[in-house]
Amino acid sequence: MKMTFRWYGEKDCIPLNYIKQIQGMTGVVTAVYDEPVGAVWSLDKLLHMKKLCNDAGLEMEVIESVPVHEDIKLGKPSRDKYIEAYRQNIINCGKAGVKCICYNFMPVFDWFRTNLYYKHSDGSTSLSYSEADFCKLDRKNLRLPGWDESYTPDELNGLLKDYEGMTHEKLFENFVYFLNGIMPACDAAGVNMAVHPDDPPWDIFGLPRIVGREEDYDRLFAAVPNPHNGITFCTGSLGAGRFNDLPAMAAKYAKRIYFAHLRQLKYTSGTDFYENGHQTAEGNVDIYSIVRALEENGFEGYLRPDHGRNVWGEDAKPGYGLFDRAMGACYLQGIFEAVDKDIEKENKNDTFQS
Ligand code: DNO
Repeated sequence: MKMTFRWYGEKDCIPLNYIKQIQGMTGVVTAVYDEPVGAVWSLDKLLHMKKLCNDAGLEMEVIESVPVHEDIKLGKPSRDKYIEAYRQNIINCGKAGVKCICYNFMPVFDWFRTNLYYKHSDGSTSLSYSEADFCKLDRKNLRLPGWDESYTPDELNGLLKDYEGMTHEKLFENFVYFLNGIMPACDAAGVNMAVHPDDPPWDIFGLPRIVGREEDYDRLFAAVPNPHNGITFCTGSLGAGRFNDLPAMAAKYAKRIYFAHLRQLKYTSGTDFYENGHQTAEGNVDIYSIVRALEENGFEGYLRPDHGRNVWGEDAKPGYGLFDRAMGACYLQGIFEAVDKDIEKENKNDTFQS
């Protein structure tokens, strides 16, 4: 496992040297943020970012994300042009030393929460989801928490119209077409693709979502078995689906998990939840069992703490403050150390007894 930390580039209010001061941190997870979706990232830009990271004593081996153009997800004729650009991005990332690219295949929206400032009794805040608030959203004039600047209302309505009639099957076909198009570039560049699960892992606003359950992954790997086709195992996204058995999934796919986002969430009803600090005791995600499943089954990927709370008066991008993610990174490293030593001890006992 390699511990990493998400860094939003030079505009991030968290300086690289602060990230370096979190013990055990090997690198950052970042992206080129000033290019539109579908553009080719120049090697110069990537090398500039890599130098900033390396000068701070950090690696830049994971990109999150190279976004997938909507035309690819929609299966429009223009998709081939965007797939070619994506291939070029993979090649350039490989040249800059990137080993893993995190991306998602969610139509229109990425992660979705109804509140970015859910208040905990201790004064900290985190992201949360409420079905009742979701139902109150005006679908004709969507203003989503955290997404308001992503599209103008006209663009958003246009996109939603383009997706009318899109089925799970058609979206999956388009996903496979995309992956088959980019796998040769991954083979050449030595880059692993790690698809991020849908968050939450169910359809929203009538848009199909196809990466969020065990059967989705089975179908995906059957269709595209290339070993560069892998997973970002995000416990917050998958965990929002009460139907997912996270330790079982971690065990089953450990070797395909090139990147893990470990975080906590607490269910407040059959549908609702809030995010919390990383500890198992703070929610419904059993971090110890997931780490154990990963370690027993050959996980060798990158890891990052994920959404934390805003604590100690920090006024950071919701989910992405320094303090709670730093605490999460330390907690997670403690769990990995304990799990690895438990396994080692048990293996020694087994050898002794046999
Ligand atoms: C949310 C993130 C996601 C993730 C993308 C990957 O905090 O985990 O936005 O970066 O889905 O493409």
